Amino acid sequence: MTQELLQASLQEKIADYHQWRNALADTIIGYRDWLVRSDNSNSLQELRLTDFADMLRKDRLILALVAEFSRGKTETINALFFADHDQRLLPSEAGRTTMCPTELLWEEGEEPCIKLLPIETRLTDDSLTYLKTLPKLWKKFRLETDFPEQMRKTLRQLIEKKEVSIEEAIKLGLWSPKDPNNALQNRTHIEVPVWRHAIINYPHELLKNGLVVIDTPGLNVLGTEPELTHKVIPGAHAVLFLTATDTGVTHSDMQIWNEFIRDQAKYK
Ligand SMILES: Nc1nc2c(ncn2[C@@H]2O[C@H](COP(=O)(O)OP(=O)(O)OP(=O)(O)O)[C@@H](O)[C@H]2O)c(=O)[nH]1
Ligand SMILES: [Mg+2]
Repeated sequence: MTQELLQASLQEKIADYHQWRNALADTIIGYRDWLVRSDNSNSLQELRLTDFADMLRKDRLILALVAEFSRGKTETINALFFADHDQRLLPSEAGRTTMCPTELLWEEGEEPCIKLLPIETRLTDDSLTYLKTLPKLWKKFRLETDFPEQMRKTLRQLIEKKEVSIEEAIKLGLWSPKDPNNALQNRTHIEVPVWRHAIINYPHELLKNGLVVIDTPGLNVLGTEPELTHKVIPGAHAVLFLTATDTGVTHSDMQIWNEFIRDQAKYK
């Protein structure tokens, strides 16, 4: 199947699902109004039905891409959402690229933008769900959707790294002496991501119809965000697990499958 056909079919199915949800919400509201008219309703029941219809309209279909680094997660998203721009809008390179979990969605009433949560928010115990309710903490950059080159530059912030002292990295929960991947070799500083989480608000048809796509970084960063493991991945309606043809299924691929998908994801 060509990429265009695949995209068209996905677009059609997501749009159908969106319409089905809205039609069901309309039916529920119709039923609520009928109950009110026929004097068979009470205010608690009315409230429940209104909430249920609201929930259906706002419901999103969440797809998470989970895999070791360099397996093509970001490239898949680039192909699905940004192929029209003839360039890789999300940074995708050989080696470790994506540094923080990235949600791609469309929020009606907000401008196209990228919102970035500083890594320092890890110094508190606040959950990501709570931090999402505090817009002041997020750095927001407008996305110029008519200027792909400008968008590409803005989106490169997703891979920003910085050097911090080992003490600081320990405080951020990004370095543990027990981790065999963390051999220091006499270094006093290590590289950490500048951002902890990113939300991209982008007006693509699939996203407008309620699809949310979550791009995740490879094993090292995945393991540092318990909320990703225990909430985001289990909460996804579908998890896409990628492996590479050149490496085959590696030990770290299996580790991700066992720890983050097999035991966590409901739908894979
Ligand atoms: N030949 C080939 N190269 C691919 C394919 N998918 C991805 N690549 C290349 O592999 C490299 C890594 O791809 P990414 O999409 O950045 O991988 P990722 O899984 O997002 O990796 P991280 O962000 O580091 O977790 C890039 O240079 C891609 O162009 C593929 O299907 N075939
Ligand atoms: Mg990536």
